[in-house]
Amino acid sequence: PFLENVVKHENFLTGNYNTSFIDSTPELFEFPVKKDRGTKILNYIGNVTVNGFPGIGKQAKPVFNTVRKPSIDLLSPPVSGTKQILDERGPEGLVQWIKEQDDVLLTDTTFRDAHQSLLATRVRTSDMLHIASESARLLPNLFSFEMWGGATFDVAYRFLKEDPWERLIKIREQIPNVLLQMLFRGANAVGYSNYPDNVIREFVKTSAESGIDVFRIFDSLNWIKGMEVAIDATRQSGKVAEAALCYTGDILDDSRAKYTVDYYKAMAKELEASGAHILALKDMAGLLKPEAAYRLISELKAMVDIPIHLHSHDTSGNGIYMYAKAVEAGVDIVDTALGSMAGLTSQPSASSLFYALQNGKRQVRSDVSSLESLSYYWEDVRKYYQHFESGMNSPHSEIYVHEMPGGQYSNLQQQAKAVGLGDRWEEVKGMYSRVNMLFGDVIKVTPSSKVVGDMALFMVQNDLNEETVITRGASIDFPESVIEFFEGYIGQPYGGFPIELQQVILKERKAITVRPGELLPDVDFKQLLTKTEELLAHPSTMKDALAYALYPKVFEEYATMMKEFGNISVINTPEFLFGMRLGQEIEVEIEKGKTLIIKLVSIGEPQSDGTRVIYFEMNGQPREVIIQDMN
Ligand code: 3PY
Ligand code: ZN
Repeated sequence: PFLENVVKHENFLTGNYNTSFIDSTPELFEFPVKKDRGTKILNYIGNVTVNGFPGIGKQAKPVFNTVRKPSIDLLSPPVSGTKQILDERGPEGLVQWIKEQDDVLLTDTTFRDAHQSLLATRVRTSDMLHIASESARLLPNLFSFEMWGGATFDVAYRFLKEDPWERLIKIREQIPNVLLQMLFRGANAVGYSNYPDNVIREFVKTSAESGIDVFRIFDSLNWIKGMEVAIDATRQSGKVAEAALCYTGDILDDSRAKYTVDYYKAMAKELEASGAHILALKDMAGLLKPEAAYRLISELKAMVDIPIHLHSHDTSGNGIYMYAKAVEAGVDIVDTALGSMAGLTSQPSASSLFYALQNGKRQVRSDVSSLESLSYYWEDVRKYYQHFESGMNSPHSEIYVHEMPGGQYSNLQQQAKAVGLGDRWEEVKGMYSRVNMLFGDVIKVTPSSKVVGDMALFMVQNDLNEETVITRGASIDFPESVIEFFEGYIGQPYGGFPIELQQVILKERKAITVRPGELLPDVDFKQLLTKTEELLAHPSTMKDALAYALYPKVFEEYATMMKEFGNISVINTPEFLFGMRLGQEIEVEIEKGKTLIIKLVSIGEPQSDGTRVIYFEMNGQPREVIIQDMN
């Protein structure tokens, strides 16, 4: 646009210019907003206003209060923290520093697991960016912010139609002082199946370059072979490899003899030997009971030399008590969320833990009033996403029976609704634990938990039980995820597959026993880049290519949406999810310093072809868009 401005400028055309031409003609720097950007945004808002948002449907737009934000000085830089320790001393220096701390350190999961577990992962980047600078300044003592990975990558493209890489890069800019952490599913990266080794390596490298410091790496079956490539890639990037033991069952229950203290200790030792800088104990469903936590952490501390980072979910209501026991046993770091985004299927609350440990031997270092002031913000923002709440309003000790990961609960419930099983949710939960036993008591965490969930939905839907699955199995087409699991494509479960069931499910397909990555050919990134450029109709990057490698169909749909509606991540969440009310006026900042003022004037009657004309005013000018009414 700059050159275009120059060559069209009157002084340029008449030759009436000198060397200060550019300096003396500021109008050269006024680039017109690309004509269709505004229209695309109006199209999006018109569409949501008329048709509603997927998963919410057409609803009267709720009235939201102004969001409360801590008012602090954002001009002076945040106090330096763990990020500077890593950058100055490297991963080994950071580990040494962690070991020297007497207090318990915290990871704040509000940007990732908390909303994955409470709100079906739907929190948008814009709501994070509105509070990121304040978070950096108010919580400089955190160990890390968990803000990426897990389901957030997929959901960003699939449902929020925004680029998760942009979330990472922008949060990194605003939080320069505290480590950023992601959840990485080993050979499954941030997806649901195994990917070729070069995809895993490139994903870790690109994430590290984009701002991730700590990679929590797990395998959904605790199969260490599935974690090795990611651990190595993390070390190669100079970042922190936090390798996880996924916890299931109950080490103190003699009737659940499969996963014992010795099982976890042996695995911990192996992970330490494989190059882990930190050991994570990942209690993804919140099954670790207080006494078990004390015993397990004590024994693991005696077994390994690296720090231990405990992750849990507060579904049972026992989270704080359990963390207190883990702290007593010497755990180095625990995962918590800000109060208003904590509890239930999310992490235990940081401020509750603060008070639980106050005046004890090992305390929480963060300032409690900072925790509270950030919590107000999230209390208000959470209301935007009310339609994605799971409906669980009180502690749920039944988790010890069904063992469903916190991050899965609200998602599986949405899935159950989508296939018409919303009112048979109790049955689905019961079936979930029966399927676990049918599969031989497996570790359940993404993607193995999704396989168990898919099978549970399938069995309830088709009125199947443990016997009929076998007796009628020959004529049943099982869900694809279940077949792939029994083929060995997400790894090998501890103790092997139940043979009879495996044969029934696989029919003539053959199972593998090696690491799937050894069989999968490398991806040709050059080819993917050509594809993503074509899809996006603009130059593309390795980040796009990686997204396409993981989720080709989802990325294609995202690219189509981008072409139709442009960058809709700039729309504030109330309008993004609910559209506009008649007569309402809003501002949309499409880029820094460029704001559209949009007013919804009226909605026309439906035409014979099902379309409606939506009348807006944009920056004072009348504008209309035509929307297909899907109702
Ligand atoms: C994920 O893999 O998304 C999880 O949160 C597992 O606990
Ligand atoms: Zn979790």
